[in-house]
Amino acid sequence: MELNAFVHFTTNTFTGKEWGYGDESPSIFNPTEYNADQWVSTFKDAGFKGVILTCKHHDGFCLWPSAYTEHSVKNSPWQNGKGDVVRDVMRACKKYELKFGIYLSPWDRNHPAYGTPEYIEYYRNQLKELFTTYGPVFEMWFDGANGGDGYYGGKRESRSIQGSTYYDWPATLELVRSLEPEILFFSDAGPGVRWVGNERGIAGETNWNTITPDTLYAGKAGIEKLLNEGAENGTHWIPAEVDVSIRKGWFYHAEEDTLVKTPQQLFNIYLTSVGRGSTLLLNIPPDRRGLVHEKDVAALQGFRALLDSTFKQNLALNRPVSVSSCRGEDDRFDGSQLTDGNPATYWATDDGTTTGSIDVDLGSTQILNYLVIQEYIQLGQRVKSISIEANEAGSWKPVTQATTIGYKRILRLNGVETNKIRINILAAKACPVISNIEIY
Ligand code: FUL
Repeated sequence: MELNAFVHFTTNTFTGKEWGYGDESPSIFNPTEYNADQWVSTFKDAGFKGVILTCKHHDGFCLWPSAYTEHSVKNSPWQNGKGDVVRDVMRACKKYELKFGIYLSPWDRNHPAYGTPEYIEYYRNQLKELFTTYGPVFEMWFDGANGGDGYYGGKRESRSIQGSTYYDWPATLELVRSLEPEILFFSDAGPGVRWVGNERGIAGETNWNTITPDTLYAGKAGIEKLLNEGAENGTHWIPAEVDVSIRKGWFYHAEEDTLVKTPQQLFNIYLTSVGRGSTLLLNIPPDRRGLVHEKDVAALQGFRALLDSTFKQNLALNRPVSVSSCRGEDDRFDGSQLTDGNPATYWATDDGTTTGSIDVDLGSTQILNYLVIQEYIQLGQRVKSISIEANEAGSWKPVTQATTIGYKRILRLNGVETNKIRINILAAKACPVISNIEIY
């Protein structure tokens, strides 16, 4: 999917907070020009494929009229208590053909029973309610913030929970899976997709889709680096997802209107997320009117324009390719599969041959800025190290090098002028299987 949008919207939008305490009155939730279609059509135009909505953040306020609490839109003046943001975003996703995802914060600073087994029942009831009322849901997002002070039904105290046991996640995930079998779970350690270890938009320069979940416990030294890079010989397939906000905070604050990331900053984040084999989950928070602010819309349009102009003309498309060897000397695995524009075909070597080189003949000398390379990811992530060279009057000059490829790797070629590019596969865990090469 490559690009998904994240939407943080709740009472925080109206109080200016990032983490509501849980005592916010539902009466303050009152967007004046609310239009979920404007959000989703903006995301669609920017090329996003899915949307994940904060149905409930840490403050506990529910964006749908839940039967299990009074702390929701049903007690807001907005649409006379008949409003439902979850329903509207889901419908807009259907209309614009984006996938719809749910964030339901496990930590709840409003609920009186938070910290007891009763709250777990409440949390599961809400999941059941969401997954039977709305859908289909492609991804479920659980964040790691847990416990601390809060309103907790008027007690205004600090509560801590035992993170590893309190939620009994296996049973909760089973419940959701029974309602939505194809669901992807995001959390620090998956089990579907993992946190990338930072909120700056940067996946590891080395980025393995595999990791060993047992090595990922909170408080472990170096855990962020591990999440960021994955583990070459990890036991589970849990790719990193890169969550980052277009603004300083996750929620809309007018004073951050000057801090919206520029198209160039968003493009750089694209290169360090999608360009390193991960999915980008970019947060775009609606404002107090209930609209994606003009500054954010302009930034997204500029970002799209930069992507379209940068990756406009693939100079490698249908160009001849010569390779060091191919699997079984079989045409089906030869170099032409790399530039045929067909993601279902690939170049591969014989089993046991874990290195190789690929020469792409561009036909004439061109100024080159980017190289896109993709492993045929259905057959796993294999490549550990590559280098790129450019032909200069008959000899090969180094341009750049990288470690992992994964689903997609985008490398800067820094304006090198050449008529031929060579990609060396220097090391791989098994015979390389590469489906695509593009040059811009
Ligand atoms: C974190 C939360 O504490 C932030 O408020 C935000 O929702 C972020 C995406 O996840 O854990």
